[in-house]
Amino acid sequence: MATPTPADKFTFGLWTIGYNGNDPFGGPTRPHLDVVEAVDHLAELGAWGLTFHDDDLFAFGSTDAERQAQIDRLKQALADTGLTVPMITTNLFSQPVFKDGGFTSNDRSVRRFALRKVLRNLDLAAELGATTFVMWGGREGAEYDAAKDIRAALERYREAVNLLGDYVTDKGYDIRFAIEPKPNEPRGDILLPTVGHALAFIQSLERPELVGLNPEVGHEQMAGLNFAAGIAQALYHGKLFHIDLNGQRGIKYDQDLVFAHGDLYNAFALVDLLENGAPGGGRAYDGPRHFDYKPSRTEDMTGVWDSAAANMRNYLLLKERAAAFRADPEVQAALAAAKVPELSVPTLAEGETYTDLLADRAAFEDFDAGSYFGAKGFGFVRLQQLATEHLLGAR
Ligand SMILES: [Mn+2]
Repeated sequence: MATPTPADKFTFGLWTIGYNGNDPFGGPTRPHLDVVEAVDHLAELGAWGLTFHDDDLFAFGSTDAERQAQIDRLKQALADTGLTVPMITTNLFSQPVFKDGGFTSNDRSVRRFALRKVLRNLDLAAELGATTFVMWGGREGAEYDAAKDIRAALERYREAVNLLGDYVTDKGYDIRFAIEPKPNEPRGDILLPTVGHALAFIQSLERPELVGLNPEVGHEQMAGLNFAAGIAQALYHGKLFHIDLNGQRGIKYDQDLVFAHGDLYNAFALVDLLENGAPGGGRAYDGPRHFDYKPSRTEDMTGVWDSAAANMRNYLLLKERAAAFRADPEVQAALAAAKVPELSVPTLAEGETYTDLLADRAAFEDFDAGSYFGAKGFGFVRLQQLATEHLLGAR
């Protein structure tokens, strides 16, 4: 049934349902959304959790008393509804002070201020029981090549993340970090622009085990990349710590559409991977299914809650479609005919060495590469048509 329950682990950023419609070309089209109202509505809709940046909950520059009052209001709302806060993140992009970034600003004092802002928010994350701390470095980048020493910036990024790893370790916090790549917007070019760049960076850290990824559908698709394939690689490296679901239609500005309102095929492949992609079948990822979308500024508050519900419903509908796809005997036959399972068979036999391979005449000297397949194809198109028919509800 495509009705969400907390067991589905659907979570929403406070900044998503709270988006007031402000964009570079026009002001707000909707009123401010209070956090208590957000929690109440999400709980009613069947969501599991709420996530937020520090500045979403209490305005930048709040006094300690104002900050605490908002935290207390959130805690009461969580207690009243059973909603959780599994992830927190820090805003290092909205305020003018971060106009050249936080961790990688050319200005050293800004970098020190940014670290203090994050450390303070890590304490709040621990207090609320959040186990994932997302880092989206939207301002960590440049518009002009001479304006940023990229190697120095990466070294400062590394210094920052190493320090945060020391902090959570020394404090005994059960928190892991998830880097969220994005190729551009708001900066002309952003550091760690894709899943692949971030994976390489993580391996350079002092505590790589504490750091993984929070890939976002639209961010990879803005770079023309296959999101489901990127998620598969993140899973392969054990680095899918969190995920941001939304919709994007091709290489253009960051649309943040409702999940599945963009590339529907890739959304189907993604849900199939997350729900059925474990080796041998079953869930490949157990963490929150987090929606990082923006209700279009054309919508009123009814439209906001309809779009929140649509995210969850679309995920569950795709989960049903993917289950039907996997259960279809014709699909299983087509997968076998396409030799998809054969790719899991190691290329060398157990214990076989390159010496053995060199001695195997069947592998080369007697292998008729020129006519090996003859006229026979793999049947990938048939497989894709079966996927299409399941996706359309025609099977
Ligand atoms: Mn986005």
